Amino acid sequence: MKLDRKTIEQLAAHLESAELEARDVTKITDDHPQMDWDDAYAIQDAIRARKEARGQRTVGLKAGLTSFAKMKQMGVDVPCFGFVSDYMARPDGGEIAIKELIHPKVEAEICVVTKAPLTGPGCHVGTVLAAIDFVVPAVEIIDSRYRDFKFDLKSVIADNTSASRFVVGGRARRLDDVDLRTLGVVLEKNGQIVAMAAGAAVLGHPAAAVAMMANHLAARGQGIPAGSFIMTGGVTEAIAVAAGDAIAVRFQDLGTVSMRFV
Ligand code: 0L1
Ligand code: MG
Repeated sequence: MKLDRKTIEQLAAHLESAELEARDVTKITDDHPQMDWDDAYAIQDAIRARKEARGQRTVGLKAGLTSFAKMKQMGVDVPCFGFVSDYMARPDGGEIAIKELIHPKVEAEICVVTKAPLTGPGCHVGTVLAAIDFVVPAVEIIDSRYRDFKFDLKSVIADNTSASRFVVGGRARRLDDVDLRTLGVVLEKNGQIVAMAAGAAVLGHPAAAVAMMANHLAARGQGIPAGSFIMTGGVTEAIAVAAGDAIAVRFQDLGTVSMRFV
């Protein structure tokens, strides 16, 4: 690690207040170019600790930048990992207030809930499939705190991978009832199809994103507990939204997730 504890805490406070006040900031590597990957995740962990100290529960884990479309859109070549908190959840079919956000985008995500703990190293798709309890569809609303999306991957990781809001909807299905690779997803904005993909867009298989997450956490001395809700990452590129936009995402076999931005 290249940053001291005080700087990590200061950067966590800086990024979290930008999130809570819907205020954009410049990327933190501008002032801290020496920052490494461990520093980036330590800042994210400090943001999580701040939220939990206020009583906000961590209710899920997220993999980000797991599809080639998203990697291409953001100019990166490796995924990243973050978390979602209880206050970020919004109901299916509900409204999302744009004034609480900076420049939101939506992503269609195939999510899983686990029934067994997952630990790395060496976690693979087979281990993950054996640990999945059920599959649910969701839409993640990402909202990078960085001005004009000018960031690098370390800055994004520190900023909890742009986590902002999420909507779980549709219906939960057992793994036996769906094929995660061929599961089709159609994203509509104001009634027009704007993106579509299949589950395989996520690293060849959405379970691969979960395996990668377990191996990533193992390197940090952590694991994925049984009962975890895990978002495997957007299947398409992210789509920008503004007040007045209605989003509906149709997931094959899993139903539809919808919301309106107001
Ligand atoms: O959920 C994600 O794919 C993380 C995205 C981080 C970068 C961005 O804000 O687009
Ligand atoms: Mg995402």
